[in-house]
Amino acid sequence: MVEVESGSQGRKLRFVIIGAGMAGVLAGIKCKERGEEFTIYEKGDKVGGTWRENHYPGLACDTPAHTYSYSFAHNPDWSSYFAPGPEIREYFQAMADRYGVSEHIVFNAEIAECRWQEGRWHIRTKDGRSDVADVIVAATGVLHHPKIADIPGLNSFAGPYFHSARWDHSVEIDGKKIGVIGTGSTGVQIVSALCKRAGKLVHFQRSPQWIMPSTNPPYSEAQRAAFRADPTLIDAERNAPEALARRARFTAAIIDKDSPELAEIEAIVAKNLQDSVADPALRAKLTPNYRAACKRMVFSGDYYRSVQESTVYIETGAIDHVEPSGIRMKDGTFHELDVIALATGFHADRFVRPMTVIGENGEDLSDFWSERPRAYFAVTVPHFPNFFLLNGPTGPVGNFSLTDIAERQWEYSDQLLNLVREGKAQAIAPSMEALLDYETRRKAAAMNTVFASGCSSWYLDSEGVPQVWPWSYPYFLDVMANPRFEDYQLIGAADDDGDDEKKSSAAG
Ligand code: NA7
Repeated sequence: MVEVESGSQGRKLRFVIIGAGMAGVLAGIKCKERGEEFTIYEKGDKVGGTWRENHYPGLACDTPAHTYSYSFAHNPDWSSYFAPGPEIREYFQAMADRYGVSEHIVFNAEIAECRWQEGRWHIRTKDGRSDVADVIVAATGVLHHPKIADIPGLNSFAGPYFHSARWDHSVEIDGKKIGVIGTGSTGVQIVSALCKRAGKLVHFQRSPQWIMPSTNPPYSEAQRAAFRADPTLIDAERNAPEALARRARFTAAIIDKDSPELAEIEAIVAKNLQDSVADPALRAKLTPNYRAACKRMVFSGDYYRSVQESTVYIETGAIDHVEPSGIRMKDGTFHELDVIALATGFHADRFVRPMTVIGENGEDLSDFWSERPRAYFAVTVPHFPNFFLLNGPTGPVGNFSLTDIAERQWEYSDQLLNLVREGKAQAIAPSMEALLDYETRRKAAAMNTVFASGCSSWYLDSEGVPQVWPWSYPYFLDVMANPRFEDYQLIGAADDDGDDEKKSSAAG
């Protein structure tokens, strides 16, 4: 276990962290570092969040492994440039152990309610446990409520069927007739992994995807030994000029649909399709009718090769219904199947829900989010004091490292909490005006991103506005490093008469 120094000053805070995934473990490490008291409640039975829930064949992260690691905890032992899912889960488990966070995690404990009362958060789990905290860190992840496609007759299927995030490894795959529904990153990874194992594989494609070519070189034992001997080599890998330039180009492309950078990406993916798929009929099937990166960009070095295997068939027709022995298309075509995998995505707008979160004056977060999930600079919510979201709504997305994003959001939250630690207030929350101004600016900018260029995707809210960070990465860094204290209200300020409702501006 790594001993960390306590760096905190002033009032000690008690934290409840919700979720033991990448962001929750990070929050735990940071609390430990500061000497703050904390408990992590985790609904699952082990660490890892999305990397615990997802374990389907072919699972890998499309952010380079060294970039996806915590900035303060390099891992010299990644097996390849993009790490496979199980290795990533083990990394976060190892970090929870190494930094002494594991003993603070309560597993199989789903929080039912968080209620702000008399200046603190009162927490209740589904199984009746209770806790009290000064601060809540909601590290509940984004994509964890599987969206089961509403296909008539699915329940009548005689063979096994499951969502990609509920993969049943007891089900025989080799030599079987497999149907995979969905062509997001998940469907593409599954098809690439199973194309040689299945006897027959039908990929049901409602929308084709643009595919960014990608290679995944393994790290040799010599490279890993070099990383172990000299961790600055890992920094060099994380900050390789070409990687940084690639990220800058990608950001420029997604935030401005008229940018030359997007045109460049469009040329790359079009060439990838042209060069990789020889048969013009198959190429036509695989050609999207929307712009590259409009849906979350899929990175793959083997999908196009996979779909040209003799065992694989791309079905572009509309599914009519499922029958006990397979899937019937609207044109009458029938695909006999042994197993169906639903790579049909997630309810991306859930965040902390269905948990009940009650803030000041009985404000219910579900009501506050009834139109769309909203958080000031993606982290804090008016009327919900000392409540911080990591990877919450409107945070940066689009093939960035969510680990880096969570670290920056933690730094932002921590600076705000210093006002509480210093005794300037009991709690802090952004003003409603600040949130409304942020949302107005954000939505206007979001409509200029490529995500609003005319396709459906999980980025869009119910009104078709991308629920994303629509500005540059440097702007994100700047905003997170320099909180606008004037946009915050100090609740129960030191000069207060004890009335919880009394507030002053953090700038005042
Ligand atoms: P995505 O990216 O949301 O993809 C879901 C896919 O499922 C997509 O191709 C959908 O088609 C398809 N889908 C959904 N419902 C149906 C029905 N009813 N019939 C046919 N096809 C359907 O989810 P993923 O799990 O692949 O990836 C999610 C994120 O995880 C990914 O972006 C990474 O961040 C990691 P559509 O495109 O809507 O036509």
